[in-house]
Amino acid sequence: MLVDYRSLLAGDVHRTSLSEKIACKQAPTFDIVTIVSDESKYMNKNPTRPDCPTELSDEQLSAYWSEGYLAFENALSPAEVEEARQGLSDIARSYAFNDEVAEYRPRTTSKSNHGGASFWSRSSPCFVQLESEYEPSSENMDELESKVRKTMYFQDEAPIFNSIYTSHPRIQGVVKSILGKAVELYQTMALVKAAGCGVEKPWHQDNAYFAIEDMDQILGTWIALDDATTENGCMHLLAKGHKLGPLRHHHTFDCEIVSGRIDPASSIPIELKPGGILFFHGNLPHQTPANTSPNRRRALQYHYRSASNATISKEAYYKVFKESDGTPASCSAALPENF
Ligand SMILES: O=C(O)CCC(=O)C(=O)O
Ligand SMILES: [Fe+2]
Repeated sequence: MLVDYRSLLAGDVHRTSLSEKIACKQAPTFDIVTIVSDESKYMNKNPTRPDCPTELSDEQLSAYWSEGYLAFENALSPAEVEEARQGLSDIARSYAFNDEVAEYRPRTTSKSNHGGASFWSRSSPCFVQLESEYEPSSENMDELESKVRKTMYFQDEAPIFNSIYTSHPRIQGVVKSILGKAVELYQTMALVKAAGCGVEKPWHQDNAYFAIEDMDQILGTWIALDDATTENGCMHLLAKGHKLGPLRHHHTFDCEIVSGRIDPASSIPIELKPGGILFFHGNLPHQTPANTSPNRRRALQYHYRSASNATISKEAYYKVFKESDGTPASCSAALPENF
């Protein structure tokens, strides 16, 4: 590989001390950041994006390491998109209120966005979680399916899901351009924003949820299954924000970066067509707004790690995903808001 990613990870982030604005009592003196991003053909707000290649050029690879992401159209063909939509639908419909196939867990009363009712496969790690406000009924499967919020560990539930991480030439080609040839799947999660009611996923870094030795050797992929727009909750990100390193997270209605640590005003929406894909660094801050539109927004996420990047315990990870003052910043170390 010709691209020296470690030198590309340095610099470009401007810090200004702003300790008073930090809500988290635990935070000592931290900085709010302004990020200066290169506007290139991969990063414009509404660009015509290139099709997903089977291999990255050196220029694209450099852009990944310096901006923290790359976005392309047509990673999946229309037929593959349709298969994936059908696959998600089949999981929800075959699990819901089918006790032999999946265990039902009712919704909790918590105010979190992940307290919705769920159905847990009895034969695989896969589960389906519904929007937290929705009280499901077996009488109306169309409605139930329309209220799915999350399907987790779906990778072996349908041939299309399996082929994406084992053999897909475009997706695996780019993943291997970034992480090298020896790659392991780390996690899969399909996030859906129900029409008109899909809630916000607040600002976070995916590495805050993980536990791995090397924060640079983990890669998120986010594949749109519908038109992803600012109105229905497309991905928003802070270009170059991965260079900030780990940022403290705390628990609100979700696990999110404490206020004052990033400046969301400089975020970039990544609108994608069905089949489009975003590749993003594990430390890149990102968020998806609520779906205020009449259109559902479905997406598949696969996270990969290089095979040499070992998974570790969450306690060991406290020493990896840590703030600039050395304190643990991950979600498992996170405290409730206003602690
Ligand atoms: O698809 C979304 O809404 C964003 C999901 C996300 O960032 C995550 O699950 O970590
Ligand atoms: Fe995320």
